[in-house]
Amino acid sequence: MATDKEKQPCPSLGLRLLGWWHRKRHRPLHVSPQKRVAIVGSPNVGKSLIFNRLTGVYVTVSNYPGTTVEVFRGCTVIEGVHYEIVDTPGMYSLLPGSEEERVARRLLLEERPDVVVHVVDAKNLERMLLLTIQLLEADLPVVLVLNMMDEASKVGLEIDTVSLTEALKIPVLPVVAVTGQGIAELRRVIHEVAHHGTFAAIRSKSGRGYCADNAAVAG
Ligand SMILES: Nc1nc2c(ncn2[C@@H]2O[C@H](COP(=O)(O)OP(=O)(O)OP(=O)(O)O)[C@@H](O)[C@H]2O)c(=O)[nH]1
Ligand SMILES: [Mg+2]
Repeated sequence: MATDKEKQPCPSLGLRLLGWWHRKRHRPLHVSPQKRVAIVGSPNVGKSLIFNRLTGVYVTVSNYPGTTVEVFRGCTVIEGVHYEIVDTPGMYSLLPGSEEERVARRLLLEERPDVVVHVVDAKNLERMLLLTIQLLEADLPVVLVLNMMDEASKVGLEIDTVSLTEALKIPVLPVVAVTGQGIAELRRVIHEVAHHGTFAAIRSKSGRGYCADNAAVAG
C-alpha cells in the first residue's frame, strides 16, 4: 500500500523550477555574514529607507534579547563579500536614555560592527553632529551620510563636504534615500571602510582623496 508521501503527485517542472528560484533568492539569509554594518542616527532621518535600499526586501525582524525593541537585520553582497546590515532604533546620543537608545548602544559597543553608517538629516546637520563625535570617540568606523539632500537644496542649504571630511577624517556622503541617489557610492564606501578603514576610504577616490562631491581632499 502506498504511503502518504507516495500518494502525493510529483511536482511539475514549473513548480520545481519555482522552488529552485525561491531557494536561490533566499540563500543570502542563510549564509553567515563576513562583515556587519550598523545604520544609526536620530529618529526619522531615513535610516530604514537606506536600510531597504541596501538590502532589498528580505529581512528578519526580532526583538533585541531581553527587550521589546525590534531590530531589523538584512543582508547584501558587495563585491562578493556578504554583509549583514542592521537597522538600529533611533538614538540622539550614545549615552543611553530610552530603551531604544540602550539597544542601539549595545548593538554598537557589544557587536562592534565593521562599519557604522551614521545617517543625519542634512537640514539639521549641526544638531546631529554630536552623535558623530560620540561614535568617533568610541573608536567606531563611521561613515557620515547626509540624507535628505533634496530638502536641504530646496531651502538653499549648501554643505561643504570637503571641509567636513577634512575636519572629521571620515567619509561624508550626500544621499537622497527617496530616489536612491548616492546609494551606489555608499555601498562602495562601506566595502572600502570594512576592508581598509575610514582613512583609506577617504583617500581611495582616484588615488587623490575621497569626498562626497568627488573633489580631491587636501593632504
Ligand atoms: N525628501 C526626503 N524624504 C526622505 C528621505 N529619506 C527619508 N525620507 C522620509 O523620511 C521619513 C522617515 O524615513 P525612515 O526611513 O522611516 O526614517 P527612520 O530614521 O528609519 O525613522 P525611525 O525608525 O522612526 O527612527 C519617511 O517619510 C521617508 O520617506 C530623503 O532623502 N528625502
Ligand atoms: Mg526606522
